[in-house]
Amino acid sequence: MTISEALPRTETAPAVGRTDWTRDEIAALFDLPFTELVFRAAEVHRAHHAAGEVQLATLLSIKTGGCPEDCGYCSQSASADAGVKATKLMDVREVLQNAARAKDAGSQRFCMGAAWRNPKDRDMPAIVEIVKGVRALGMETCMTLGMLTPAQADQLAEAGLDYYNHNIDTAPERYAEVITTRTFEDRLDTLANVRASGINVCTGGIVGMGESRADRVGFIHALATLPRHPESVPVNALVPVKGTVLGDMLADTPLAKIDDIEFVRTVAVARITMPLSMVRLSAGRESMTDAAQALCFLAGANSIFTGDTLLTAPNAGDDRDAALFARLGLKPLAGPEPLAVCH
Ligand code: SAM
Ligand code: DTB
Ligand code: SF4
Repeated sequence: MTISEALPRTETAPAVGRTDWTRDEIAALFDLPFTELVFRAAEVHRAHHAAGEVQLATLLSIKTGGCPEDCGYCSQSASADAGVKATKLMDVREVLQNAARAKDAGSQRFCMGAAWRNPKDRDMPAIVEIVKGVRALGMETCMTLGMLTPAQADQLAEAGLDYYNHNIDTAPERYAEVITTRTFEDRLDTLANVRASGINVCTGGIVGMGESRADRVGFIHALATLPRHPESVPVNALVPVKGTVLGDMLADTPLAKIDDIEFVRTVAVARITMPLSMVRLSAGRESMTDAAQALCFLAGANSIFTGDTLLTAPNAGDDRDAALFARLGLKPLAGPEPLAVCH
């Protein structure tokens, strides 16, 4: 039985997991009256997920800064001047201490990022040890280490890695304006290697990089027409960092900043086109109002990053999130093991 046969269908999700979306269909969703779009997204969300439950994940930068890639948004690129100090790969014990703290704070998934173009084979034994150690704590593991060869993806799969994050970031036709040191196809190649290894795929991108509505259509279209939908889709709002190409550009053209309603539309369209995926409200929550975040949850976002820091940028923080969850009556998604309740 296929996934689409096994799951209930609703009027708004006629084919769960369909990967033949056209750009016109996706543009038509973006063009719906806002309340109609959010209503449809909420219907799809309720058909496939526990509405009112949000997965808590925690991020840790295990290797910061000095990255040879030139991603225009990133504080960790060696071409940026954002005052981020470059570090070596963090000691395995220190990573595990951070993971244990995140678990105690109620986090279900531990996501680890390294500012690499790709891991070197000599880095892999430590990475494998980290994956095994975090899993032994009873947490889901996610890593984002840059491009992977098929053999490296297999090594991570064997270590038990649950998810690999590798974002397509923006529409294919806009990619070269944001990053010149690799291509959109390089990104797809790694995603294919991850998929072939059996690791769950986490891929999404950034909204608010001065792109047009048509670019956002192209971005969602690229995700929703992958051979299989990603299990996890992070939607980041650009955190404009001074000293990065995009942070500086947006400081000069504040009108280019994404507005909340357009951001919520993007979340809603991701939810409708990829009904089974976890849609993660990722970077940028720190500067979002509670009301904007509430609309994102209504439109189908069901995962967030907790804690005060993302990788290098500020995050909303546990106190504010606890207050937000209480205010909205949201609950942390039940994990594989009992989780601390977020008060
Ligand atoms: N080096 C790895 C890579 O790029 O695949 C992993 C780390 S990278 C920081 C992970 C993702 O974070 C990027 O693909 C991008 O989508 C997001 N990101 C980075 N800087 C950001 C910013 N300033 N605002 C929003 N999202 C950002
Ligand atoms: C993703 O899409 N967002 C997270 C995670 N994947 C690794 C990272 C957000 C990084 C925000 C910028 C920073 O902290 O430097
Ligand atoms: Fe490097 Fe990843 Fe930052 Fe790009 S997004 S500069 S690859 S750390």
